[in-house]
Amino acid sequence: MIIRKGLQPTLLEKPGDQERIVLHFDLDAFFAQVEEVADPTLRGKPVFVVGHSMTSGVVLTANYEARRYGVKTGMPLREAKKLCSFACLVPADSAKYSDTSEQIFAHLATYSPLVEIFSIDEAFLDITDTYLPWGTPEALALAIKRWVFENFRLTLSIGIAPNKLLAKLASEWKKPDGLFRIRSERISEALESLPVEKFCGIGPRLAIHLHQMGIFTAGELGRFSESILHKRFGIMGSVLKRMGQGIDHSPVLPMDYEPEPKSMGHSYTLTRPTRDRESLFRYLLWLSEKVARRLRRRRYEGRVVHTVIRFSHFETVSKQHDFGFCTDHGGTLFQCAKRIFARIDRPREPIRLLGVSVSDLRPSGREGWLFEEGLRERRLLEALDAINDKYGEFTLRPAFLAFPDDQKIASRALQLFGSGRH
Ligand code: TTP
Ligand code: MG
Repeated sequence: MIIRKGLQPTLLEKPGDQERIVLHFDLDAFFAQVEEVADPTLRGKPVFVVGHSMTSGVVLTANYEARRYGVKTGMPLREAKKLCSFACLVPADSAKYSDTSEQIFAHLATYSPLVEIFSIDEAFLDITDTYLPWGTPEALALAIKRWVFENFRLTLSIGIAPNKLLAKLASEWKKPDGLFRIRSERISEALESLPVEKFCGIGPRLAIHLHQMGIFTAGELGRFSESILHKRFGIMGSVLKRMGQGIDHSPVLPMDYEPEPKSMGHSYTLTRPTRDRESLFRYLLWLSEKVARRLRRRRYEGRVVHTVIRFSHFETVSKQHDFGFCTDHGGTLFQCAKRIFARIDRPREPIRLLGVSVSDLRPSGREGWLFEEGLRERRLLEALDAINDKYGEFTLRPAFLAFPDDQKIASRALQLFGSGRH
């Protein structure tokens, strides 16, 4: 673990912050290299990987031999052929590429638990706490490069830096087959004359805006007035200023990280629009159950229920209701969805789509069911979920959904389910 020494205070979130060591991994001309490995006769020749039409569209990637002629990713094939008429064209084979990258990413997890997949051939690793067995971060990077070459015959470039923003820049520094480290004490020097468009996130349009303001390099961006940047770009203005200074506090997220959901929902388009209330309620209950299952699987509960109806002439109406308490219970969601349904329903108009969703989510387990009564109910739900997880969705389901053809049982079950007594 290294404590940052002699670093400009602006680069720290707060004094005493620990310096991170972030590695950015990027395979070189990925699709083209995979094709060269599959067909060694391509080696040494310029190669374009293109879409299946092979005659139109854009170049998905070109190997480094082709890049010497000025061919770039995204270039129309016609234009690329003018620059390099004798290039070999290979149709893209996405299964081959994703299979290769999955195997490589799985291996990256042996160097750190913090591996964030950034694209099909790029990943960030936070190796702050894991590089020591290799001696240095660079030695760990070389071990990765060796493993990938020995197992897949592919080369890649690695950047090492105190954060993701700089690690990504560093991996491009010595491409292909590169390894470059930006140390914290060399950040200002590295950024001073770097064109702003080299930053991940500054595309050609944003770059034009910055150029119009007289900002061409990262150094100029880092020194520019934050209030003017803020006036021009809103909240992005401050982000841009920090980029220019090489500051990025975003963490490397582990592979299984899922962002906090804002809402969860399901909708269903009926095969034929209908006015049959019983059948519509059955779908509403089914959707409520599906939403509740999803909430419980992700261990969330929600407070605001939304119901959406699309009428046969495609007008879509939705309304919401705030429970005032959080739930992940299908029956409770259904009661609420049904009440909202009644508020927007037009009995004469057939309905073609129904949707139920829940928002204002929070991690579950803080309310109601902690009491004895609720706890019993919770245990029952957990047992049902476990059975459905094992034997398939809706193996066990409310009687209303289980006997849809027996009107008597279905209606009685619907009444009971809607009332919470089931
Ligand atoms: P990149 O890593 O951007 O490019 P690259 O690996 O071909 O070349 P470099 O050496 O500069 O890293 O993208 C990885 C693969 O993703 C690339 O081989 C082809 C594919 N790709 C597309 O299909 N469309 C695109 O717009 C881009 C940028 C990439
Ligand atoms: Mg790449």
